[in-house]
Amino acid sequence: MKVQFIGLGYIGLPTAAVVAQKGIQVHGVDVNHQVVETINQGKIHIIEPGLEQVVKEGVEKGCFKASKTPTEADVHLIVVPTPFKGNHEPDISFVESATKTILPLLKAGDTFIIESTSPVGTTEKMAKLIFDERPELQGQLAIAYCPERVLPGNVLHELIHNDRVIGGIDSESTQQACNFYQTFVQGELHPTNARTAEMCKLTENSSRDVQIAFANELSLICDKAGVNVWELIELANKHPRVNILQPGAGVGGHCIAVDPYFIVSDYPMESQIIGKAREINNYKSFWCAEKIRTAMLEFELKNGRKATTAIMGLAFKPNIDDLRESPAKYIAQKVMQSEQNNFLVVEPNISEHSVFKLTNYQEAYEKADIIAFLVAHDEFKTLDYKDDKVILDFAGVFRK
Ligand code: SAJ
Repeated sequence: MKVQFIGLGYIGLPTAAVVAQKGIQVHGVDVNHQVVETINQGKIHIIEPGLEQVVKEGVEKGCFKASKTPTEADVHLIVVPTPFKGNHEPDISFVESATKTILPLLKAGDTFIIESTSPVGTTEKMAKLIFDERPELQGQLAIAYCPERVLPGNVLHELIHNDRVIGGIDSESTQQACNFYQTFVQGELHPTNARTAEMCKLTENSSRDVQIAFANELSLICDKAGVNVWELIELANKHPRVNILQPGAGVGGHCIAVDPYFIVSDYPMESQIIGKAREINNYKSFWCAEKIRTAMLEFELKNGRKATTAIMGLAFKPNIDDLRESPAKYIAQKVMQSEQNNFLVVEPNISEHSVFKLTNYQEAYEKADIIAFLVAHDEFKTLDYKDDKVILDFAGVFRK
């Protein structure tokens, strides 16, 4: 069997490497020359624990090869980004162009699988695109959708152990796609149809977004009510059927803050809660920025000098180095743009940044008058609470 991956990013590369680890021939395709070069040297262009070793082994054993051009294979996986356009409409143009590049190489008996997060109906659209161009393949090709569900930072484990939802355009397609995932997945495989599988991915991430919005809304209410939201949630969660998530500086990353819009965009009248959750989670970041600005003004009025403010954390969630779609980064940019105040910016998981000059977290904590915790990195939890500082704990580091 030969497997081809179109897209060697955060999901395509680890999946390709895990399949190659099984001794299966893997051909990885990426448009970026640098990415292809790096992988063929047994190195990686993203950060994910343990991944470089698996890629290196695959390349050295001759099972894994990266290239800029696609080839003939038995299984083809589309793992390219699906961002949204300015008005929050999903942009499936990368999926479309990836499908077009392999269209001439498809042959009877092949399996074509989309893993990219996609609006409902995308797999059927790609099937139409394929069969319009290659009518002789009708009934000869398996076409399916199978969303990835891995958590950044734990990708290698979850790729193998998570359950997978697999939906074909017909039952033969579903079965053929299941046969492929059986080669490396130890979790359970759940067969369904393509539209349900597409909706399932969007539902999982929207569900998490809605639950976080509930926690964030509570944090705004508690701020006014003079109630400690962290203690409140901990106590409410003692109820056997209540499980509230944690509030924070907003919702970031490239999945949870994006995918719900794929539902809202196609079904705007029906998706009231999903749309509102997006608004609440975005508003939470704006609210945090305003709180910091107010604290700086109050400090200046009280002390007759400008405050030094420490921005603690830039990543989109704790203990990672990923700053994409990060609410903390947004807040830092917002508070730092208008003021002539002094800022110390901290992100312990990266060594340097093109825009922010970074300071060590202990030094920043010592020197600053106002401390704004935007991410609950483990390092921050080792600091002692200080009563003489203005501490804005949006991330629940001290839970005070
Ligand atoms: N967050 C909170 N409070 C919480 C949990 C998370 O504010 O209680 C925030 C985080 O700080 C972060 C954002 O939500 O800014 C997203 O973080 P996350 O850990 O919830 O999710 P991701 O984006 O790292 O990964 C999600 C996962 N989806 C679900 O848990 C339903 C992962 O399984 C998916 O594979 C991934 O999206 C994806 O690729 O879609």
